[in-house]
Amino acid sequence: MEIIQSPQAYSEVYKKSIEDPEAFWADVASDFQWRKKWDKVFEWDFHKADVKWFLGGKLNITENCLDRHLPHKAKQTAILWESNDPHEPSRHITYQELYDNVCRVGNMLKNQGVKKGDRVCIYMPMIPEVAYAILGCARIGAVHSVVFAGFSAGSLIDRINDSGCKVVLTTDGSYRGDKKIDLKIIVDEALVKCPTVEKTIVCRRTMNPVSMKAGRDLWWHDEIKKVSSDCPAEEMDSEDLLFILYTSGSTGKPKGMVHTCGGYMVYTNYTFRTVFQYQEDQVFWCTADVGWVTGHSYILYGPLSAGATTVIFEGVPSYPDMGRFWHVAEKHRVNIFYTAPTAIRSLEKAPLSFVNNYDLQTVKILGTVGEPINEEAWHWYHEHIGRGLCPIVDTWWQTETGGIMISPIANVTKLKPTFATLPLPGVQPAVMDENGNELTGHGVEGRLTLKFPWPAMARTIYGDHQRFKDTYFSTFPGKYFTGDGCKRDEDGFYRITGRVDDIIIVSGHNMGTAEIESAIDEHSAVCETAVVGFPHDIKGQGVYAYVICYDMPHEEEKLRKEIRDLVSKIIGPIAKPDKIQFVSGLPKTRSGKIMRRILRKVAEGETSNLGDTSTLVDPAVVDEIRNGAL
Ligand code: 7RM
Repeated sequence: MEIIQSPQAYSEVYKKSIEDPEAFWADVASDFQWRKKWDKVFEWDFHKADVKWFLGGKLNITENCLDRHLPHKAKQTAILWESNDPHEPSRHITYQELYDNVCRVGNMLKNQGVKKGDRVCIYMPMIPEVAYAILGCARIGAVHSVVFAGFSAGSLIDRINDSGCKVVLTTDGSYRGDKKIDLKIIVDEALVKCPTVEKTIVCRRTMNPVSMKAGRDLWWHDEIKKVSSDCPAEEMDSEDLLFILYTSGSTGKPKGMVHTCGGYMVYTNYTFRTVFQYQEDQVFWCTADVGWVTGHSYILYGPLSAGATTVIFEGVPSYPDMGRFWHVAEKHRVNIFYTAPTAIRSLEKAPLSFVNNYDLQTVKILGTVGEPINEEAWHWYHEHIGRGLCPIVDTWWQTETGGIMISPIANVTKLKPTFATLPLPGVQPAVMDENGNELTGHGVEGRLTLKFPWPAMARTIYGDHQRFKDTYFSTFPGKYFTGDGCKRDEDGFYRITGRVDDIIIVSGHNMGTAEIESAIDEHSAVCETAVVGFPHDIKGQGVYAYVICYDMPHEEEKLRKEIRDLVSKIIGPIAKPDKIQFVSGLPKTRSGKIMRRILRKVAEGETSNLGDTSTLVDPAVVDEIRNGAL
């Protein structure tokens, strides 16, 4: 595949990719090491939510991320690891070392009886071993399910049980800023309720004392000594499962998005090389956690399959001070920097000396992902981090899409602040109105759908294909519905306006309002709850909870604290409500549905224009809510 390098090339390639998708994708896919070439490029039926890519192809993604770069990149750094503690030495892991470590983990898992198709839960912080763990699973055909190490025992239980994980890989603890978290204690608490888990393997990180359950718990450092670094890659079908990654749904139950080997490999590599215009020997830093899809696709699989040097950063942007990102970027001579608007917004508030203390001249390309970026943050990022010289690629995509879909191509696409701009070749968006009609032409606004498949799209929700169909393919029959709203302007450029359903995005983390509601409902004083998002300067969206108690609370502050602590315990601190308004009722329609539109407006500070409230059972409740708004 030839990488697009001019606006003309973009237009030509885009056109070809739509006219002859089969030829386009066959060309993209020819850049890889296949054990056996595919027989057919794709097969699809959106009415059945059925999609397959590179049918009959055989491969192993780790051969494309590792073996393929050896021996010529044996001494090149694959992973550049930076600790949470700025005084701890960084680690440079070469492609040869990464290969050896991945193979050892593969063998270590095999020793515990893990076989192709078995699910392995990975609950680890951002240390090099988490990369060995993920790729080690892929090496032997085990399906990894990474759970963000900031999630609580309750969230871990749901995710482990939903996919029936056999083994859990974890650490004694983790560091995050000035905090130390005892991960193993959380795992111990969870595993009491996880009957499918046979073994846990615990990697040392914080050296805090942990209890090891005989017959179940093993030390990573003991087990890894017992195995060799010779681990032939399992031959996988293109459509065999590579991983499951949980994302919030609009009911309380998280959705285990399923990604498969061939299409995901092709697409993450293609988008990485195209969007970021990656050049040989560059250092790429994506600041996401591997617990999110961004970490899967653009810390590991995309960069490694391209033979890049990828940074893994254990810390947080604010520790030991607000200059940490820029310190790390200077230290490791980072060339491409990819982060979330929420991080930019929080760093933008700090004095500029935190940026100006560092030399960021090696940085050539900037990226954002996770939420719409506001104008102010865009300009700050462009001027102060990019020195007015670096393009910003505002990349729109989802856990479900597996990789970047709508985005500028660095140094190719004209930039327009707050716009994700244009679809990548192979991507076919369609904007729909509420009645299911496609809005063609320029200058339209509606719901964003995709009318043609792409290789990295999720294939199903683990164990629940019907839910997959209902969630993504039923709103607009024959199309994939993203759940996002968007505008297509006079130039045909896309601007993503946010979720149109009940998912909220706090600091770039996708959360279902229902999940937070069910956590709040567990408080014995609480009778019913409705949660909505509201605009938040730093986090993008904040959590606003409307809570009905059995008895109007006497000590509101005390109860607020208890509710926050409870949510923190059940889901994790990220989901804690920023505002809790006690109400006596909620605006409900006759069919019992809460009219969230009203709650959202009040949470946004809008009190006059609440729209039609005549279908409510009790319209008076709206006045009470409006008057008590926080
Ligand atoms: C990669 C990721 C997906 C949701 C998505 C959008 C929002 C992501 C952008 C964006 C505006 C962007 N996966 N979103 N990127 N909105 N501009 N560049 O974030 O599954 O966790 O979230 O995030 O609403 O549907 S995710």
